[in-house]
Parts: sequence; C-alpha cells; structure tokens
Amino acid sequence: MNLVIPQGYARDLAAEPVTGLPADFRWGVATAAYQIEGAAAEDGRTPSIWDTYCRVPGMVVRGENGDVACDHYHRMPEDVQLIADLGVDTYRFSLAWPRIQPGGRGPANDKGLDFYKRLIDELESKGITPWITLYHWDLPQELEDAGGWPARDTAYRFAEYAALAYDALGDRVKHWTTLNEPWCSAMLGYAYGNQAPGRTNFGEAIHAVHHLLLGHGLASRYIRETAAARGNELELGITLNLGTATPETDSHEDAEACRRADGLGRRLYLDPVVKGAYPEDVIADLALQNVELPVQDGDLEIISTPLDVLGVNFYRGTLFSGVTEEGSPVGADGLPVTRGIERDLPRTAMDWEITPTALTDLLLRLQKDYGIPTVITENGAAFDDTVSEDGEIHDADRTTYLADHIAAVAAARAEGADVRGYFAWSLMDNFEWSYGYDKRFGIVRVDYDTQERTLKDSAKWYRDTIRLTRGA
Ligand code: IFM
Repeated sequence: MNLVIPQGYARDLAAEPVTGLPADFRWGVATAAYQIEGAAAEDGRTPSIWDTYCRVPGMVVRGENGDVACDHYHRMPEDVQLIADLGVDTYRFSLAWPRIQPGGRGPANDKGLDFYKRLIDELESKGITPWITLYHWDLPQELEDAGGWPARDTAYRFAEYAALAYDALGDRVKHWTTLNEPWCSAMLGYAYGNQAPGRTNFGEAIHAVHHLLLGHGLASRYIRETAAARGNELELGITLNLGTATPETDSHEDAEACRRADGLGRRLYLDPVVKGAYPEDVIADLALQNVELPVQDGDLEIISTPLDVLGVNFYRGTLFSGVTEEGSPVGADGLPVTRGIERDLPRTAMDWEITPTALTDLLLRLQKDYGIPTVITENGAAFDDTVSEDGEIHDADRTTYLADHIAAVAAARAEGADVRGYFAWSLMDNFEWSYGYDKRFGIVRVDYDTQERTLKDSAKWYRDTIRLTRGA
C-alpha cells in the first residue's frame, strides 16, 4: 500500500481539529467554467480566448485544452451530488460568457442559460447556495479580435453580458461576483503572455486593468439597480488574488520593493474599487515606464459602486528584495528592482511556497485598510497525488495545507477580521490553464480517461471539519 506523503509537509491532524469558526460560517467549494465544463462547441457556445490560446503550440503543457475537461456539462447532476456529499453550503462556479452570449454580442443563448438554470435547480434541490462568478477568464474570441481588454469597448460588452446573465438568473441567485482575479487577466494575459490571449505589452496590460475594473463597475451598477428594482436579495462582490509582500531586510530599498509589489498587485485594484481612487504612488511608478491609466471622467465613481463582500483568493505570500543579486537598486531595464526571494519553505507542486500565516496578515490588513467583509473564494494546493493500491488518494499534504489555512482564517477572525466564509479550490481536479491537466488542485480526484471521481482524503477531512464546526 502506498501511504507515502509526497512532499513531506503533512502533519497528523487528528490532534488539532479546527476551532474558532462559528456555526454559521460559510463553507464552499469553487470551480470555473473553462476548467471543468468541456462541451466546448455544444449548444451554441463559441470559442473564447482560451480555446484559441490552447491551440498555439507551446503555450499549454502537452498542447492540452478544455474541450472535454471534467465533462461537467454532461455530468453536472452527479457533480452536484458530490458537492452535497461534502456537506458544503455554497458552490462557487463561473458562467461561460461564450455560452451565454456567443461571440460576445447580441442576445442571450437560451441553451447556454438553460445549463445554468438546471445547475441552479439541482443545487437548490440539495439545499446548496449558488455563488456566481460572471467572468473567470473566458473572453469571447471575437472581442479579443476587436481589441480585447485593452480596448474600452470591452468593458461595455462585459456590462451587457452581465445584464443578460442577471436578467435571466438574478431572481434565483443572491451571490454575484463580477470578475475573478483581474490581475491575472491583465498581467498574465497581456503583459507576461503566459495566459490567454498571450500578449506581452505592459502598457496594454495597464489599459486592460482599467477596462476590467470599469466593466466590473458598470456590471455592478446594473446588478445593484436591477436587484433593488426587483426586490431581489443581493450580495455583490469582486474576487481578487491577493498575497502579502514582506521585505527581506529592513533596508529602504526592500521597503520600496514591497511598496511597489503591493501597489501593482493589490492597491491598484482595491483602492479604486473600495475607495474610488487609484493610488498616487502606483501612478508615479507607472509614469516611470511611460504608462498611464486611461481614466475618463466619471469612471472612478462607476468603479467604486458599493460592494457587499470582497472575495479573496489566497495562495501565498512573497519575500521581496529591492536590489539585484549584485546589490544594485536599479535593474538592467533601468527601473528600480522588485525581486521575489525564494525561501526555504515547503512548497506545493506549483512550486509555490506554503505561507499560511501570511493569510492571517492579509486578512487583518484588508480589515484595517478597507473594512469590507471578506470571503476566501479560493484557497488550495496542487500536489502530485498518487492513487494507492487501496484505490484511495492519501493526500495528507493537501489536507495539512487546508487545515493550516483554515486555522489562519480563524486566527484572523479572532483578531477582528470580518471573514465570513472559506471555499476550497477546487472541488475537483481540472484544467489548470497553461499547466494543462498536469497540476491537480482538486479535493476530488478526476480520472481523465474514465471521468471517474474519487473523494481524496482531503475531501473527507474537509467534510468532517465542516460537520464539526457546525456542531453536528
Ligand atoms: O486554477 C486557478 C483558478 O482558475 C484561479 N485562481 C488560481 C487557481 C490555481 O492556479
């Protein structure tokens, strides 16, 4: 029997059950459309930027794509039963824009909407609350061809799509998230090129940031006004990927590196959304690179439409240095140095350092600086799982990762952070973007040859932890 713990991070958790979370704490699992649905060309869905990107040689491991993924589109009732078996109260999923509004313009596609209506029916029948994300990276390809997120018009197209979705589903769904991780859409998609659409232009990426946020604001306004007019209950939010920036030393250069990393990675999104203004220091940093945010009159009022909740996706914190390895504060590009430093810490299969206390720090800082209730809309880890001879997946590393991060949430709450829920990423193994199917984040294993689902040990631990927290 294979009981080997892959990366040596795991502990025996029997002695330390999770404590400190209230019985009404929200527990969930999360997924995203392109990562699980498959059925890429069915019922009127048109290609998104990810369908295109996956077909560019060298962009995705082994040239894989989401054509079939977890075949969730055809196995949805079985998957909802799995979610129910876990005992979570909430399921966070995203709507596929090219399924609901093929081509990114024009009327809604009834067949696309029907799928989500059936999903909501199924969830409701099992007492699970649906939590919708409108945009988890699958921009219709036609809109990329027309300029993508660097073009202002895309923000209006997004608002139109959001209205179609809210008009059809808003009477039944209370929890709406506009965007998932706009930093990734803008930076990975348009500056670094390692996510769709694969462009590499920093200036375009900064324009994309503003237009993503404008789209968020326009959609938020519509949803808020329509919910009020219809008397719908609403909890509206945006989900950001947030980490922490810690200086390597107490030098001025390292402090500046952290300020820059924090500015470009977090405050550039949080400040306009929550406070209605872009941070001055980030604007000055951008000017050093001759880049300007394309703000027009009135944009920031729209972007700062009030929110009920901030979705936090947390995976790791980072240590920063403000000098090169040779000690220079200026890099080869003539700009001040912002250099991530590797630490001798346990890592996941993504090679991401495991830093649970950074989650506590982050939540306390969000409370202090922004004061908005939070929900952890994603947290989890990829590990190189193996199926044991007993057919089970003894993923003790993942279980320990979840336990440590949930404990970090409880610690933040104990110190005053208003954190209201935790959603594990992910319900099941799925298409991990440029990594294809190589990296497994699921608490449920997917055998991609047979599409068989198997609860990993982490899923059973999660189920039991939820049960205990509720006092059941
Ligand atoms: O799989 C992704 C998800 O789509 C967005 N947040 C990070 C996860 C792990 O990389």
